[in-house]
Amino acid sequence: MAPPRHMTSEDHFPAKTPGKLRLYSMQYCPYAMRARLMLAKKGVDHEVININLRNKPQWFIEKYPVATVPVIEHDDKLLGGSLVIAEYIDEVYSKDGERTLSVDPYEKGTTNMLISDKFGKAIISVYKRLGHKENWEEDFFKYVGELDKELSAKKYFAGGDKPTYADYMIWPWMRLIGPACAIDDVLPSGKLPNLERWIEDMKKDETVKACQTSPDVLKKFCQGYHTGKFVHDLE
Ligand SMILES: N[C@@H](CCC(=O)N[C@@H](CS)C(=O)NCC(=O)O)C(=O)O
Repeated sequence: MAPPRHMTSEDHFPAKTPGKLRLYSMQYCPYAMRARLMLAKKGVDHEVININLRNKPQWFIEKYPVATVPVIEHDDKLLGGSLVIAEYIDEVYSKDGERTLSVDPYEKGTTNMLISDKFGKAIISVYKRLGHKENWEEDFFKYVGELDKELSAKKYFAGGDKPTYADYMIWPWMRLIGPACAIDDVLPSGKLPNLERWIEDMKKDETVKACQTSPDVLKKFCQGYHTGKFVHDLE
């Protein structure tokens, strides 16, 4: 099914469906994908309002003056920022007690450190690569290489035999450097073997499958991104 059209400054505020969590998103935004993955993982009934980030509706700016996506509205509660939202969804909707992010303070700390610090550096180098910036290779292999090392003795980022919070928080960028990447269609072969294996495993995960975008569409988006003219409604 095609994603909802991205709303612009021309669109009126869409009435909320009572009782339903609302996600303000942009279909190809990796930060918003973090929220979509967590909502899918926890099976949360929700509605998506896509926002055109080049021509934002005034009502969205007034609602969340930072004016980035993702944002959620849960009854009268509003939260913005992908990690804040992801953790909130995990806390509120893990009724089965099976948390995606460990509740152990140290495990939670090491996971958040990985996502914010180590992966934070890698994100910058991924954008450099996608944007075809000069000398992207050096930073890319240095910082994404650190993630590859992280997976040398583990199947998933927080250990264990199935994806957890760290994997879902990192995936939205890693799917961009795989086959959808607008540069050369493949990960630089053989240089990041653990990450390549992890990407293949992640693609088989039901939550990841529920949120995936076809490689052709993602490729079109990436091409638009590096020419500075990305299109919002591609599907
Ligand atoms: N720190 C924020 C970053 C979100 C973000 O930068 N989203 C981008 C889209 S991928 C955005 O909304 N950009 C619009 C803008 O900066 O005006 C988060 O984790 O949610």
